[in-house]
Amino acid sequence: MKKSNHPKIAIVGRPNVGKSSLFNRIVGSRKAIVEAASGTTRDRLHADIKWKGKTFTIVDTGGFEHAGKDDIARLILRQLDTAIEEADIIFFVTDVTAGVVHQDMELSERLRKTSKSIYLVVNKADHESSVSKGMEFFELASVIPTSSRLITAQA
Ligand SMILES: Nc1nc2c(ncn2[C@@H]2O[C@H](COP(=O)(O)OP(=O)(O)O)[C@@H](O)[C@H]2O)c(=O)[nH]1
Ligand SMILES: [Mg+2]
Repeated sequence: MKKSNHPKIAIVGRPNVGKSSLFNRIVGSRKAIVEAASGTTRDRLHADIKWKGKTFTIVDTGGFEHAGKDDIARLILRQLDTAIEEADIIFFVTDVTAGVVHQDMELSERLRKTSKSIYLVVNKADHESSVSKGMEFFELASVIPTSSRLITAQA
């Protein structure tokens, strides 16, 4: 990744939770490839964004989704290590429709070991009913409910 002095935000999470959708929504263009099937994020994408007069570099991680099944766990960990190392802020994305799954727990354990700022994003919260379902994510951390679909629809 290109070196810059801007604070870096890494979007991490297991495949298919909506990382690329969120990235696109935040960046304001369809830079990242979003597919219903997991495994379509080609590379780590990054873009500079402005928020409240400050510039941030935001990174959509997901390159590991290319890996064969056996390699996934190992590559997720490696990618996460790199993302954690390079980032100042981490958006840990999960999927409210799936609930808390094993891979989320693993990522959260790993993220707990860092002192970086971490925001738990509970995505696909398209409906009011998602709020109660999202409660189970409080076992991981405080929750930020989002819907990249809804935000997109409102734009
Ligand atoms: N219902 C719903 N679907 C979403 C939302 N965000 C993403 N998706 C869908 O989830 C699937 C995976 O999204 P993607 O951004 O490629 O996930 P990634 O693998 O984490 O990068 C796609 O079919 C998206 O359209 C959301 O907020 N609500
Ligand atoms: Mg992706």
